[in-house]
Amino acid sequence: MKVYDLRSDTVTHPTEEMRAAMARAEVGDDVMGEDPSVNQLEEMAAQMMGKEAAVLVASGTMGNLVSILAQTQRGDEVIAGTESHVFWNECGGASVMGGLQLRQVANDYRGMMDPDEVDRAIRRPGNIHFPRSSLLCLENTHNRCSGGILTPSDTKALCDVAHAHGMQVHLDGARIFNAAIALEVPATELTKDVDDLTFCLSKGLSAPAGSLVCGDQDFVDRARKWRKAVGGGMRQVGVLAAAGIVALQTCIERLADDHANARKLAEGLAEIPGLSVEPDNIRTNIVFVEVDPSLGPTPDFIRRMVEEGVRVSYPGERNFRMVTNRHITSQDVDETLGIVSRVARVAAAASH
Ligand code: TLP
Repeated sequence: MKVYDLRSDTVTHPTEEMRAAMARAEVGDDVMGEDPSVNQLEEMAAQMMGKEAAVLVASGTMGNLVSILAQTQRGDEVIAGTESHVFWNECGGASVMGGLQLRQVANDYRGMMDPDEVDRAIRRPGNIHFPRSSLLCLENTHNRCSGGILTPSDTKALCDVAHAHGMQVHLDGARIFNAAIALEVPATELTKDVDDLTFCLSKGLSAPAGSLVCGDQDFVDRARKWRKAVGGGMRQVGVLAAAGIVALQTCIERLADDHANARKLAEGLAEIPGLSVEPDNIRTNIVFVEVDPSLGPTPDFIRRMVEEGVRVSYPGERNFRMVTNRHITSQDVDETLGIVSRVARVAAAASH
């Protein structure tokens, strides 16, 4: 049976070119700063993000963690969106390892926060009871907000508020290139106002592992130290960096295909009775789908899709997520829609 794996863009396999580059990668001991492939990737990443320096880490989760640790002190308060990945999906690492308190501000449907609400959430100094607000976390594209995008002016508006209060701004840019491609702007337009950012090689860009933490040299030095503390200092990791370099050279432009496929998927799903999604809100590669009670319990609906070969993720009470990626073609989208529509028809008939 053919399987349509729409659980995530993290399921993508390295390309043949990446595998070849990995096989011939020049390597050294990266903890000693001597891996030429890692050094090349870090320089490339810093340059592409318009920052002074970068450090390679194992994952997006590690990238967010070491960035947050490098920007804060124990007992500080970090402001992050209600739907943010750092709050939902990183095992509370910033609180566990950083002794930090996470304060939430509402994300709207595309992951934006209201700058006035952010302003109101910032602790004013002078009250002995209050923690210090030291860091604002943004996310672009926004995973739980259907891959929504923050524009350069959204980013600036939020950074201005934080900076006016002496705070730093961290950007979880796991999918920053999806945002840049969708907006047709260089990634630097989306990063120039933040103090630091993390982006991933292992999502739509298809590398097997790795994320880059970027910022000024001082910040990157602190993040590098935290990387060692959390056990992320790897040795001949140029084999992974080599794949990352190919990812940055060959896999960015093609993200537009994932976006077109996600839009087509959303348009098709919106036509299926009992499912709802707003296709106009799908700007990148992530589609959240609402399931009407008339289709029966959502877990049963998801199970039936899986039995027919359509794999999805983020199962909720009444919704699930589908993510297009390099292994999903336009024809796969048509076939997926055929399957989902059949499953929905059967589910609707069964629940009557
Ligand atoms: N997201 C994954 C899972 O939710 C874990 C996915 O399938 O989308 N920031 C954002 C915005 C992310 O979406 C993710 C991963 C991460 C950080 C963490 O990256 P990894 O998985 O490399 O630790």
